[in-house]
Order: sequence, then C-alpha cells, then structure tokens
Amino acid sequence: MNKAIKNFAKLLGFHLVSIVPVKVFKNDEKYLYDWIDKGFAADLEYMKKDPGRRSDPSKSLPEAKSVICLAMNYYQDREGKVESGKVARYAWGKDYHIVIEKKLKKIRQFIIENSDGSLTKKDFKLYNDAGPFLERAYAVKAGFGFIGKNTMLITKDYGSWVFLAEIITTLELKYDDPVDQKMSCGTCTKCMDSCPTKALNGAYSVDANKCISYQTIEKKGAVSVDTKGNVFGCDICQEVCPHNCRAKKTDVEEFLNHIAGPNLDADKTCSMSEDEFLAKYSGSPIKRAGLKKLKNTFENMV
Ligand code: B12
Repeated sequence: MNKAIKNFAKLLGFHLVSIVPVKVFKNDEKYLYDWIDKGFAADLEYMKKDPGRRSDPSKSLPEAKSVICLAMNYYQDREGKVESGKVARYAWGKDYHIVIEKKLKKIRQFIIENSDGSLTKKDFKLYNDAGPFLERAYAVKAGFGFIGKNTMLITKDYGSWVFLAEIITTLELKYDDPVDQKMSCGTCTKCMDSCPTKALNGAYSVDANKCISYQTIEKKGAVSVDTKGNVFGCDICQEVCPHNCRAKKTDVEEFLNHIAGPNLDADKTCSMSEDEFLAKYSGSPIKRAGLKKLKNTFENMV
C-alpha cells in the first residue's frame, strides 16, 4: 500500500511524497505559542484559535495513525524586470487550494478502494494550507528538506518553491525512513537582509504585521508598509535564497496556464467593476484579496 499510494500521488502530479507516523511536535509547538504571544500572527485569528491542534493531529482525528506528506513544485521564472504590480508566483495560475484538494480527494478514494473495506471518508483529514496543522514541521519529518531562516521549507530538488499538503488517516501504513539531507542555511542571512520591511526580524521568525504577503493579501485594512511594487503576495525572501538555484520549472498545467500572471496592470485593475473582477479572477488566488484591496494597494504604492 505504501508504494501504491506514492505511485498514485506521483501520477497525479505531486513531486514529493512520504508516509510517516503521526507525531506531536512539542518543540515546534513552543515556537508557535511564542510567535502568537509576540503578536506576530497579526489579525490572523485562525492561527490563534486553539493552536494546540496544529501540533497534534489526533486533536482533529482521534484515531490518527499515519500522515501522507505531499509537496508540489510551482516554480516559474519571472521574465524581465517589473517594478510595479508584481504578483507572487504562487498566484499566477489556478488557485493551488482548488488544484490540490481535487487530487487529495482522489488519493483518499484510491486508499478506500484498495483497503479492506472498513475505511470511510471519516477516517481521513485532507489538509492543504487551511488545515490546523504545522505543515512545515511535518515536511521536515517527511524528509522533504529543512526550515530556512526565512521560515520556508527548503527542498533539495525544488528549493522552497513547493506547496505542502497532507492526508492524515486512521490507517496504519508502512512508514518511510527519510534520510536527513544535511542541508542548512549556514551563516547566510540574505533573506533577512533583503526583506524590505524587516518582517524577518530574526532567524526563523516572521512578523506577519510587517510581511508584504500579509499586508497585501490578508490584512483587512489598507497596506501600511512600502510593498516595493508587490500588489499580491511577496517572493523576495525566496528569490534571494541561494538554495533556490535548484528551482525547476513546474510541469503542473493549472499553474502554467496563467489567470493573473506575473503582474497586474494598475490602470486596468483600478478601472475594473466588481463583476468584471469576479469573472476574470474566478479560480485564481487573487480573489482572496478582493478588488477593493487591490485598488487600494495600487493607490498606496510609492
Ligand atoms: C500563517 C501563514 C502565513 C503568514 C505567516 C507566515 C509565517 N512564516 O508563519 C503569512 C500570511 C505572512 C504567510 C506568508 C507566506 N506564505 Co504562508 N502560511 C501560513 C500557514 C497557514 C501557517 C504557518 C504557521 O504555522 N506559522 C506559525 C509559525 C510559528 O510557524 P512557521 O513559520 O511555519 O515556523 C516553523 C519553523 O520556522 C519553526 N521555528 C520557529 N522558530 C524556530 C527557531 C529555530 C531555531 C528552528 C530550528 C525552527 C523554528 O517552528 C515553526 C513550526 O514548525 C501555512 C500553512 C500551514 N497550515 O502550516 C502557510 C504556508 C507556510 N505558507 C506558504 C507560502 C507559499 C507563503 C508565501 C511564500 C506566500 C507569498 N509568496 O506571498 C509567504 C512566505 C512568507 C514567509 N517567509 O513565511 C506555504 C509555504 C511552503 C514552504 N515551502 O514552506 C505554506 C506551508 C502553505 C502551503 N500549504 O503550501 N503565510
């Protein structure tokens, strides 16, 4: 079953797959509580709600035994130098939540059909970003890579340009024994030095209040920092990372077929009606910020 699941996930387009037993991440939990206590979660209320669930999967699925960890490469090159209206790479094509959720459901169905008949959907939790789960901590356990000073999970083959997802199940599986890839940031501090708002206020620590990604996507009011031409998300701490010399162009069609693309035009965006916006960005992550916020971010751009 271990091999069959991994083969099936690869066929669906996942680039990394590893199956590990459930674990409570006590150390990472400390970092999470500390991060919340310092106010670094800003207005991300979902991060403050019962944080203990994030380090202990059995709080969401009591009989949880195994975690199938998955990663998907989404990297694409930005051609030419654009100074304004930049969109973070993760949002150029179709929303990864939609793309990945479909595939997670297919894997769940595959497992149900290929097991002894006792499993139902209730024996699974499918997580991808929105789940109450420390995804990066599990990705390290799965052997995908290490956590960099920019807090990103950095892999050997794709750098940090991967989305993470997990399937938690009550099914006991044969587990992988990931090899430690012995990678680290060493003495490099390029990400911290390059973050224009100093959101990376120490190694392994992001203050969401200052992070351009939070400011341009999640923050309810207007941006209060110079977003350096970024209108939706920010990739600076990944672009400067030397480990990302290993980035490879994604082969996922849904990401290659652009909806928003690498940048938005200020005039076109600011003259759009709400209906035009919803029609153009249906299925795109851009919808999360909403038209009002995008217009506002353009207006506040230096
Ligand atoms: C909240 C959140 C945000 C917030 C806060 C970011 C943050 N660093 O916490 C905001 C809105 C700012 C954000 C931005 C982005 N995000 Co985000 N985000 C999340 C979310 C939902 C939770 C992260 C979390 O738990 N934060 C709490 C802190 C405490 O945890 P952490 O940063 O992961 O830190 C871990 C380690 O650093 C470690 N740690 C902490 N201190 C120390 C100290 C030492 C010494 C050591 C060794 C370790 C260590 O402990 C923590 C737990 O393992 C996850 C999805 C998920 N469910 O996990 C996606 C996720 C982390 N985001 C993701 C992405 C893609 C982004 C952006 C790149 C998007 C963009 N281009 O704009 C940026 C990157 C900014 C950055 N450098 O983090 C991906 C990252 C994939 C990867 N390769 O790592 C995730 C995993 C979503 C996904 N499913 O793919 N995000």
